[in-house]
Amino acid sequence: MKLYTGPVSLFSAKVRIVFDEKGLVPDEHVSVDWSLERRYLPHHPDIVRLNPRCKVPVLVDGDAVICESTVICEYLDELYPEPPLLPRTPAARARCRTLEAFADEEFFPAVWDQVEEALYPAAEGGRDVPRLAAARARMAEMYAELDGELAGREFFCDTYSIADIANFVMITAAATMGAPPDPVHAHLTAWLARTAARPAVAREIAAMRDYMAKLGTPA
Ligand SMILES: N[C@@H](CCC(=O)N[C@@H](CS)C(=O)NCC(=O)O)C(=O)O
Repeated sequence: MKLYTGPVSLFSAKVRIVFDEKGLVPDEHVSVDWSLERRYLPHHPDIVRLNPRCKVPVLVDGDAVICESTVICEYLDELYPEPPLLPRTPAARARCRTLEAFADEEFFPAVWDQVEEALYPAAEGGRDVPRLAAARARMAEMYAELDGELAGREFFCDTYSIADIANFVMITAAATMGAPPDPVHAHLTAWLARTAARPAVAREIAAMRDYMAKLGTPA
């Protein structure tokens, strides 16, 4: 398998954690270029060829070219079922997928607003302060919702799953950029510590922090 990821890409982080949790190492791992100034441009030529969206992560397995982090994670879970990262029953799988989609489609846009307004160099007109404030207000609401989902649970589903991985990478990015969950959300706070203690998660977070530290930016 050949895996393409971005060094600080949150969707790539999801996939790298899944590889690690399953004890898998890609035969080849390409970390595409990224910088604060140029972002992913110019795109890696293989990514241009393999993914019409020009985005990472991309997994190549023989003739199969798999784009989209969610699809890559499910592909890996089907090929290498142990340890399972999706629950077994249809209802539990539905809950897992819904919570993963929440991370990717609801939480990520607020993180992205924060990335553009607090991490990347300011656009020509300067920082859009209301955009950043609105993103953080949305995050506060989403933290309350996630805290409710975790009430009486160790993880989002019956056992640790892709729903935990997806939400963890988004929340950690938000926290790193100045918007951590309020400790009043005790279920969420305890879950964050529990998930951060997993070796595969800890290794990924350490690698991203090291990378950002070398760039001289907060991580
Ligand atoms: N829905 C996609 C999103 C992937 C994505 O947005 N990748 C970003 C990095 S986090 C990217 O490659 N961006 C390149 C660009 O926009 O130029 C997934 O889950 O894989």
